[in-house]
Amino acid sequence: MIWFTEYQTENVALNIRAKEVKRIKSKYQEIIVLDSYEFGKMLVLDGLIQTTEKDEFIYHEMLSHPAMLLHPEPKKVLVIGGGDGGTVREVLKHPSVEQVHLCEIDEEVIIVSEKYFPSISEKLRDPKVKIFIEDGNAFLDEKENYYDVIILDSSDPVGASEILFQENFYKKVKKSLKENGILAAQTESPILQEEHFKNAVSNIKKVFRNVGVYLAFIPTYPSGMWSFTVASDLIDVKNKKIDEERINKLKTKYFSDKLSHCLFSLPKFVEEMI
Ligand code: SPD
Repeated sequence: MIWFTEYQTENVALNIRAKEVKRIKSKYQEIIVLDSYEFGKMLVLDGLIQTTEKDEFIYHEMLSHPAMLLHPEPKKVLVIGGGDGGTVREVLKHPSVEQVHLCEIDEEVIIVSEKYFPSISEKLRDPKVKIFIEDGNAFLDEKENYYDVIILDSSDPVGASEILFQENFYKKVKKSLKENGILAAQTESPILQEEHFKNAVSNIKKVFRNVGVYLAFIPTYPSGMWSFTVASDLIDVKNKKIDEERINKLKTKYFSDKLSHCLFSLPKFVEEMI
């Protein structure tokens, strides 16, 4: 019997029973592909669960669609991280999109995802998609006033990803966005990663005029309660009404027009943190 344990904090761990485990060592990290009983295939980077066949749609839809729909007509989109391709797949559901750049530092994540997670990575070779195997922070140095939406599909703020949660990085994101551009970022769990969550949101608030935080329930992420943040200088993200017709044309399983009405209504204790 194989049990995989994710150590989420010093005091909390999640156990998942698996049929098979494959370990791949890349230049940057240990990549594990688990075939689990409950969640289907799972992608784990340096011991931390990134995505599972059963619940990936929640994370990828909620990271992508609010920002994409808050923008009047997103054409050029950048995804930083997200080598599994789930975010790219969701972004391409928006008919206005002409170009998606995916900047992933670890090519092996893309190779593994295309081999073991075809339903997640299925759109990575779409003609609108261009893949850059580069460090996201350095990649943005070359870009100015270019993207309509930038999506930070990063792993947790430890090691190489730490920089992607800092004020200076968000300043580069802002420089690379057009004037009415929108940032979307995964910003960790308010319950089990309170400091990471508060730091990310407070750094984003130092850089962008309009910031909105929302939550989704993701069973395989620490505590299940996961946060996302959207931000823009020109677009009043929290008060702009999302066009229901655009939502209803998307094929989604989690995000919906009803959900969009109360997207930014946070539980009181989370509101108080930010
Ligand atoms: N603790 C897990 C956080 C992972 C966030 N990124 C997931 C990438 C999936 N595309």
